[in-house]
Amino acid sequence: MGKVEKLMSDDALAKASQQVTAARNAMPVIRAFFDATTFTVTYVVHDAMTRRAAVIDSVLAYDPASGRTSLDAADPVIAHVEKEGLTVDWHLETHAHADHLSAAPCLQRKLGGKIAIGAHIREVQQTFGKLFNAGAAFAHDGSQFDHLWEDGDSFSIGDLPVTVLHVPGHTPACVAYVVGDAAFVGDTMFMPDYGTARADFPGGNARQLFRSLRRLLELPSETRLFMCHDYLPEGRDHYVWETTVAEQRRANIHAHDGVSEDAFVAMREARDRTLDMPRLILPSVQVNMRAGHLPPPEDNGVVYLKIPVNQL
Ligand SMILES: N[C@@H](CCC(=O)N[C@@H](CS)C(=O)NCC(=O)O)C(=O)O
Ligand SMILES: [Fe+2]
Repeated sequence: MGKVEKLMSDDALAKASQQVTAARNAMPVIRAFFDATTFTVTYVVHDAMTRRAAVIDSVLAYDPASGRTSLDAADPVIAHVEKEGLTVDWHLETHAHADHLSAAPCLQRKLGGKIAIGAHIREVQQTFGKLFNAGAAFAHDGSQFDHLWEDGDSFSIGDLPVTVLHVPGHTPACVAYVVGDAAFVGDTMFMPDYGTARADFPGGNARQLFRSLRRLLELPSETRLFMCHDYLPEGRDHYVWETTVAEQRRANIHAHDGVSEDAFVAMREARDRTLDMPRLILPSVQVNMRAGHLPPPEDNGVVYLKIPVNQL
């Protein structure tokens, strides 16, 4: 299939691209919060006119030694929303994170808003529901979330248009949110000098990841791209999380223009074999598959997280 044909048939991408071009006069206001414990960036994006907002990829701090959660990472987000007088309509997840617990339910209790994720979360729930032996009480239909997005869905944050793109590969349910001229790409690509996300989690796929990456890089070259993580690569001494399509196409060390799908897959699979599991994957996944809710308490009123032994 030729490039032009492919573009014309990708209605969701065409819609997202038109939106970026049209947004030049209505740019979202974006504030980033970096969690240095998990290297995660949480964003609050709002519409300056209506002061409606979305929180993207919030973090609930978790200390695995003590089993304690805290609002240390979420409190600055709450303070910002209150100081700016924002109304939070959405808590958007780019995927079921494997490296930190989501704070979406905690933020929802304090700030209101709906919790949403990509519709393919159902597949993730199947896989991890089995791994954690969650039983019949755990629904695999995504019903723990307030809303599930399909590829090409549109909605708005105040007057800011948003288009959702399904970008699987790191996980089956990954989505990117294109808000005005800004794309929150989740774990697809990282900053140009770090490269791309791993594709070796259950349901991950390097070939799919490459296609998702290249799809995002078909957005207009001036599209602002906001990363979900920054891991300091050698040679850089400060964290950064914002770049553009043009810059990624020119300089992403794994996926710049000219890298073939086969070369990417070989690189990604070889690199993934060298990576340890994230420090918090087991606590994170069993909470995030429940939309960030902790598992139900046992009959003594205590909540327990499970550790499946010799499974990952
Ligand atoms: N050291 C981090 C690694 C977390 C990790 O594996 N992150 C994923 C995204 S959830 C990834 O794609 N990492 C790419 C890499 O480490 O090269 C941790 O333990 O939390
Ligand atoms: Fe991730």
